[in-house]
Amino acid sequence: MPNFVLIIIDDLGYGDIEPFGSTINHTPNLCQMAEEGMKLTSFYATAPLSTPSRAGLMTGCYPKRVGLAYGWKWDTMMPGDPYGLNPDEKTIAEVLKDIGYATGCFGKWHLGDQPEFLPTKQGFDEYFGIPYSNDMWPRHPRAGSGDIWNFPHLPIVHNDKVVDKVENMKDQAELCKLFTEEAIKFIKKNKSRPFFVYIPHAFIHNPNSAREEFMKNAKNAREAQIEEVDWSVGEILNTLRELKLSNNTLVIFTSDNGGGPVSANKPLRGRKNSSWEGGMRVPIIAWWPGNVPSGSTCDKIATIMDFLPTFASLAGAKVPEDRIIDGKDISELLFGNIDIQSPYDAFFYYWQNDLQAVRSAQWKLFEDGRLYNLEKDISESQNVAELYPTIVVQLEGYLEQIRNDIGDEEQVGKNCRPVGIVKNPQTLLPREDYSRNDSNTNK
Ligand SMILES: [Ca+2]
Repeated sequence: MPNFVLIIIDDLGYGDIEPFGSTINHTPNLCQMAEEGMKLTSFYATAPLSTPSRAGLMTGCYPKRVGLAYGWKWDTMMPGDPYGLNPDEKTIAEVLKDIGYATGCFGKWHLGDQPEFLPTKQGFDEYFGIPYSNDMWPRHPRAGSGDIWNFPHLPIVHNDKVVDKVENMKDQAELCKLFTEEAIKFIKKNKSRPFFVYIPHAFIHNPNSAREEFMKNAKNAREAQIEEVDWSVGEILNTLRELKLSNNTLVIFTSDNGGGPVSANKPLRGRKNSSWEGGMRVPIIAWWPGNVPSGSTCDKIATIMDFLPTFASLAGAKVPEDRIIDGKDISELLFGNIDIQSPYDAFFYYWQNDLQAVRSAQWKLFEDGRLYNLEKDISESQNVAELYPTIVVQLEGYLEQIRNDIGDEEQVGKNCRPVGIVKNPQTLLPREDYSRNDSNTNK
């Protein structure tokens, strides 16, 4: 049974790393990882935002199917949110734990901070990290504007206990190192049995800060963060090499959604929080020496929902059969049989609960009728709907199918499952008193 290490960067844009074209950020470890592994160039997050994207990753389903396309009052989970990933869902961690894997989560969870929803209740033996985004703290620009924005201090949680808090930018700067070290400890501890290690970094989400050794050579904090993330990947891969586990470990490096305002998403159009390619197509490298062909590239459609069925297939675990799973087993693509068809007839772009577009083969149709040929026009610059009326009709058919299946805004889909909800949710640390006004700065 192979081991799995799944590294997710927060808000890393398509063109933010050298293997995907960055000429700004220096990422030697990711370059080596790509030389020894595979880049997938049409790989999609299931949402242009954190919580729904992670819901898709954990469950192998469209976030709307599992009730997490939108949060309770906001588009992602907030501190003390009554919503969370329904414990009745079967996560990747549960699928693998069932057949004897050691499972660890080290980083940002963001699928609910109530005791019922934390990683240790969702299939992870061990959890060390922050329960939601690193900007949900008293220094958030909107902090103190009432209600859900009265943020408590940002807790660091070990299993189900708060063990520390992130109080300042120096603490923020330590998060990449902290999660990397905890993940490596877990790998070493479990080296003799199959393991699944999930590392959802807090980096490179704002507020941006990295350790001094990275800050001192970088033009800005964000660039320093990308280079520290690259360092982290090097540490993980070197640990696997030292333990002689590289031939038995599939390592994935990717992002939860497209890059934000200052990200390099080129050549893609748009950014985080949009259904342009720049919002949802993310960089990804798959590494498994001797199994994933070195220096390869695959442009077939694949998605963040595919990890669950793919890891299950590689491990010999069962994908849940009592419910619809949207993700596909892409192991053949990873093994280099890239001439086979993408397992997707259609992939759907949801923004919150709103169905916005569909991709099938090279075609992407927006609900309003704009059609783009992504093979010839990756930047979505030219609407060719008038030239391909039959393609438009075919893709409209896919949109209609998914509307009936999981819905679109007010239209309720027939195959959605309920979100997890708790009564009387509590924040993990007390909400802050904002009568002082000196803390409302993001600096
Ligand atoms: Ca994100």
